[in-house]
Amino acid sequence: MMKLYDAALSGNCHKVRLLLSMLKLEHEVVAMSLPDLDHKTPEHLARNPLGTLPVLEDGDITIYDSQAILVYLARKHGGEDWLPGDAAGQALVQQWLSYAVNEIWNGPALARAFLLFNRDVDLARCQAAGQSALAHLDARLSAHDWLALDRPTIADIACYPYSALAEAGEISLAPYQALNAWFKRIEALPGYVSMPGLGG
Ligand SMILES: N[C@@H](CCC(=O)N[C@@H](CS)C(=O)NCC(=O)O)C(=O)O
Repeated sequence: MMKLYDAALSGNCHKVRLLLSMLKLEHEVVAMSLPDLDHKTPEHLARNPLGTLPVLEDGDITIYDSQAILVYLARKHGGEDWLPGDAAGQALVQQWLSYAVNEIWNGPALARAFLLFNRDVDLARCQAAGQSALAHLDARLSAHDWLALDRPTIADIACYPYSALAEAGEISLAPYQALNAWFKRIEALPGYVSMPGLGG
């Protein structure tokens, strides 16, 4: 059975929990404690030399980075639904996977990590980056229901947790109507699961 090495308060882990649930994939969750540094043990560093979560094990393959795990699960189990195979569709999804790791991580995700987990970052800078990351999502979603295509894809899954958790980084979501409406659409998808701080 697939094994997900997971931390309950991690938005990156939540992306994987969401897709596993939406695809109804049987798996075992291995709960890890970030404060206890479970992710820095020799056993975990052997799985992922970067010492981060999430990590997915499936038979003899081990994958780290939440976006990479989403690609793997979508390709292996989701047909064309969550990640299309054509060049344009795949690139449009990838554009937002990259956005999740750059703009969203360096904005709302790190502002939250500063306030919740004492992460050593410049809060004001992350909050400013967060505002512009959320404004860009809101602009895109003002004219489209979903980020990459005309249906939900792993682009939406990857961008959702840390943008919806932005207020934990003291970044107000109130100005972003289209973004808030998209949160509700995601939270209404079959198989959606919540985590502390998220709706649904
Ligand atoms: N790009 C990676 C980032 C993984 C990451 O930084 N995960 C955090 C938890 S959300 C972590 O393990 N932090 C512990 C550390 O960096 O030592 C992903 O999307 O999975």
